[in-house]
Amino acid sequence: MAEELPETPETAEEEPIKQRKNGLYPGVSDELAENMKSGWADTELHDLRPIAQTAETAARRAALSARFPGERLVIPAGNLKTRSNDTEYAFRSSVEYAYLTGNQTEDGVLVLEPVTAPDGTSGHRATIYLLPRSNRENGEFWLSGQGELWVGRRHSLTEAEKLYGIPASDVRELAQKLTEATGPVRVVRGYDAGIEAALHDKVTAERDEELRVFLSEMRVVKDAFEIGELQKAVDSTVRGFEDVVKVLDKAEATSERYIEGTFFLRARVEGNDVGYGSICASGPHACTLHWVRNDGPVRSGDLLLLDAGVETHTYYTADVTRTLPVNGAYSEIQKKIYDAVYEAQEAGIAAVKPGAKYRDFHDAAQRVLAEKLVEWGLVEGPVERVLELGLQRRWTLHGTGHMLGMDVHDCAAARTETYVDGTLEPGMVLTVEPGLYFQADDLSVPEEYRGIGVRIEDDILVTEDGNRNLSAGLPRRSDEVETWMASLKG
Ligand SMILES: [Mn+2]
Repeated sequence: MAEELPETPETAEEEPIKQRKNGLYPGVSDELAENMKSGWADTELHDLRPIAQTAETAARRAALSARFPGERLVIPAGNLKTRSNDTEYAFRSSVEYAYLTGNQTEDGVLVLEPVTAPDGTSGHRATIYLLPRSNRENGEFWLSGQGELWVGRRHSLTEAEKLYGIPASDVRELAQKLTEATGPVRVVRGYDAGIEAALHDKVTAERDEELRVFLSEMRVVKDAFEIGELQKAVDSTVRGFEDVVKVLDKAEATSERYIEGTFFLRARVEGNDVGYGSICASGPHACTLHWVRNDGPVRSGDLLLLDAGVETHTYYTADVTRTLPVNGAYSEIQKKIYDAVYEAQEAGIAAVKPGAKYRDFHDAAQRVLAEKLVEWGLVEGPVERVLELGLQRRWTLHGTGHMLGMDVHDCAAARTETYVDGTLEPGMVLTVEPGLYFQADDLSVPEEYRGIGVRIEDDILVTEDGNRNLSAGLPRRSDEVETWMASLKG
């Protein structure tokens, strides 16, 4: 990649950009600077259609407005983060900003300004603050690191208004506006230090937290657009799992990285990215819950635990796990453990329905696993005692699921009473993912169990009369998994 012209330390606002860019590079002559100003076509796009979810984003902003009447609300997208020296991580905007606007641009900020309608009702006027097209007169577009010549064409503010259905304004003027603003204000913290600095004497941590919590709880129940996006994410993920099965021989010849790379290819071609670091855990690595180093061998006779999800361009992610026999057939002990986890998952999925407590599916799955562990003689019964003391957790390790959406562990700021202690409603999407893990160094179990880890995870939508498994496109029952693998490898 090309290197930007370095900036000298003493950068004054008033100086033309060309004078700030010397250092290792020869200065820009007046003739070149003048030459670069002109000879460029007008590329304004006039026939843009609004993005697909403008109705939904408007409804979300209206709900937010109703909750905080008379208050200015500031929701930043966030800024680029340095990876090292002058390279940055791929940008992903804050979910709060993307959820309310459909836009994902770095440095963007949504501001809801309180207004009173002629009939006396209070509401808000929304504005998205964005960086406009690069200025060609002052050389910004080719001399600044954020110039469009370096980073690519941006939408003009007029284009952004058409796309997102929200009036757009120049973000470079926002900090000053916020500094001068009066009246109550709240900001979503943690994304944009510059915006927070402009508001530091106007906001409190407690009030800002209320805004963050409300935005997280808004996302607990998904609208029809979101459910469609989650299904897309799952469908791409199903194809990604199929891709992996087809190249298991290449993974055996290399490492778990071949699996990670194969799934990533599908995620980047069909979506935005993976929704989280893929867990490509072969053999005993399956017992490490967040195994993302993925640098181990893949061996025939071992299991592969693949926990991965494609994230759509709108940021909705799948979260699916399958535990597959690398050679296509489960051994006797692998099948025994796998079938127990399958049975637990079936019990968990059956407990997902409107009106059920959120904790029910976890309890149902844990009971099955505890029963199996007692039956196998690994822990002393009765089952009630095991569950009461939580003794099964040596091998079940984690909760049985979580909300799913724009974050893989979605709605994390929601209060306990609306999430973990809450009741399931149609439109919620959650994972059901029981597992059993026998660590390689666990001397409390017979040797044949050691180094085996199994998790089965599906993405479940709560419907009016029960649930729908969005990831039913991937087989789960052990014999169906074997048939499916054989058909892909054949
Ligand atoms: Mn999960």
